[in-house]
Amino acid sequence: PALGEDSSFLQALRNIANRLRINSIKATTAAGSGYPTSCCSVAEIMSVLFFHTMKYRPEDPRSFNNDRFILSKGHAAPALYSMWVETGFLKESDLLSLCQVDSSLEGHPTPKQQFVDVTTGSLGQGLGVACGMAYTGKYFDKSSYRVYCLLGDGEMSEGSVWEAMSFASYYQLDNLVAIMDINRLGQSDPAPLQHHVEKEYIHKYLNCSCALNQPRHQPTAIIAKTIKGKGIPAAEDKLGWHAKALPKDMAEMVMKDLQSRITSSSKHLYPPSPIEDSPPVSLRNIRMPSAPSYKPGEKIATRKAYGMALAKLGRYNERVVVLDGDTNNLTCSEIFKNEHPNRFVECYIAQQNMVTVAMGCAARERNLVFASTLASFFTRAYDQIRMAAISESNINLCGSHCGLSTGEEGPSLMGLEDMAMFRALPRATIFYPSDGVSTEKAVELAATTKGVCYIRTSRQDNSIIYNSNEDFHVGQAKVVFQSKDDQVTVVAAGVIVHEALAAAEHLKKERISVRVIDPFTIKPLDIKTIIDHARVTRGRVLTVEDHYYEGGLGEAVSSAVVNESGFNLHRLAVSHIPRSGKPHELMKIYGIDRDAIAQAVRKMLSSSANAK
Ligand SMILES: Cc1ncc(C[n+]2csc(CCOP(=O)(O)OP(=O)(O)O)c2C)c(N)n1
Ligand SMILES: *[C@@H]1O[C@H](CO)[C@@H](O)[C@H](O)[C@H]1NC(C)=O
Ligand SMILES: *[C@@H]1O[C@H](CO)[C@@H](O)[C@H](O)[C@H]1NC(C)=O
Ligand SMILES: *[C@@H]1O[C@H](CO)[C@@H](O)[C@H](O)[C@H]1NC(C)=O
Repeated sequence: PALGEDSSFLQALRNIANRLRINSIKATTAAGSGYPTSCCSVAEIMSVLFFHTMKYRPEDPRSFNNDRFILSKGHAAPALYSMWVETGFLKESDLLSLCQVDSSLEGHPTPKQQFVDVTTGSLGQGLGVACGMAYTGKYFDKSSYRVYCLLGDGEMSEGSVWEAMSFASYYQLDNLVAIMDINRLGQSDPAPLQHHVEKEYIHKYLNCSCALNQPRHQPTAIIAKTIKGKGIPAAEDKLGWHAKALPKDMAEMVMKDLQSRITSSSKHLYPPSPIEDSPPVSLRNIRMPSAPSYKPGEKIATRKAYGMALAKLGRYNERVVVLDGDTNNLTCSEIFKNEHPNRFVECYIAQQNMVTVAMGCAARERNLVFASTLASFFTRAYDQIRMAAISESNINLCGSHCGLSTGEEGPSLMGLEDMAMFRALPRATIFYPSDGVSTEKAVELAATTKGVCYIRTSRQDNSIIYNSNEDFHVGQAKVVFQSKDDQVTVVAAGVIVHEALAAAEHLKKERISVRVIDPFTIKPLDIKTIIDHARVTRGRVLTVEDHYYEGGLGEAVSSAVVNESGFNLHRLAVSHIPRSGKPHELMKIYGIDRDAIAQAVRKMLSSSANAK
């Protein structure tokens, strides 16, 4: 029914809103933690969304035909849990376990709950995820489901929210509804615009229609003026109540008052059923149809091999989707774009939004997503990447132009921190391929590896060193150069493998033989292979990397051999903020080229000779 025509229906919605308040207060008071006033301002919005507007199957919250709901203001989690009590999916008694160490109801929503697609709580990220879901619904699934996102007004100060708004309007995501809970207050202070948001929001950024049921081709934004703490008389519209569970006696009083507003004879509401028009999708068993076609000695940059691999994977898998942020002719994702334009999403220069859109596209296993930009620019989206890891989101990110080998552009565009960033994330996988063959294998393996995968690619051409039938696995290193009396094990990845090989050839003329290991994945690191070979070279290991010292390959190796005795580990990495120049000049200046490697090997051997 249209709202307002059926008074018993309206009363039933009001009852749900007040029960949401009661349950949110009950849960947060029991936990001694949480944000009851932030829940109270969204009570009516959520009861209307969940029992009037959204179409979904309450017994199957993750059905791909359901409308989606993202609680961007994740700290109102108890309000969300209370709604799923109303639908019957959770038991009311579950709420009393909120935030307990053995409960699946955490302080902020997580995908441990089937009705949560991505973790929220770091504010400003939900709308970008919703954009990825809405883009998928409109352009890939071509289905009826709609996407609803609830935001706080304090959260609206995040630039990432406005990145998402621009994306939604540019792509005419008319299946997306953003509801802004304008409750005037943030945490320590009022939100900057308080209740006076229309002028600013509408004229500056938005061009949306504001009624739910009129035809349009634009996303919808609903500016809902609400009262923070509504229903808790002492806290209504007051500063100083954010993030405060009510004391027990106060909670009792408030709940009693709220209970008295609930009519007993009201009808039971059921959400409308979804339209079952989404296609089934399988992302299992995705693989390349054939081996790489590169020949040893041919030259190709790993960034280009990445683009070629994506295009090839996309030829055989309809659900491979590629995102980029106005760098597709740098990351080489344009090779995919040219071949599969309908599955390429231009996210423009908004990397934070790109990462959340990727998460939205990947949600409910609808797409196999790859997103690329320069390695350096992923640093600005680290919070989003961190939240993707917490969400156990299956997204693949590719950072090109890593390290000094970026050359002339100078340090602004050199990714020299990216390995540290991704290594710090639990369960992330880092591929750092060294040629075209291993890059194609990295793309194929990333496609089937769960969680956040990162592929680190480089700008300039390098020789193919692997045979096309070489088998690659996550966590399996390759020994690319060895002889029976090797004296030092050199561990190097990416472009530096080629420097290490050149150093090895050079040292051979001096009758010094070294072994070269290409780890292929930096995380997980094949420490067994490294240790086994290092033992053969009497514990002498040299790591070399096109990355800062902190958090890169050298630290990964040194922390892995911490318990080994008799190891002599040396590290070469970038220790200064670099400058512009030709890649080979920079690698020489900062001490990670073939000469530096040869010199370090000689030094290791002479100091161990002296020690004898
Ligand atoms: C990125 C980020 N910064 C800060 C916080 C801490 N924090 C949690 S809630 C909140 C205030 C949110 O205000 P608003 O979005 O208006 O939501 P309300 O609680 O008023 O509904 C803050 C600052 C956070 N969770 N995420
Ligand atoms: C807003 O929408 C109107 C009507 O569709 C259109 O004429 C106008 O150009 C739009 N403005 C912006 C800033 O997009
Ligand atoms: C990328 O595109 C720009 C503009 O078309 C062009 O000038 C530039 O040479 C291209 N870069 C590469 C690496 O192809
Ligand atoms: C080192 O030894 C400790 C104690 O046995 C063990 O807990 C730890 O996992 C080991 N670390 C590595 C990297 O092998």
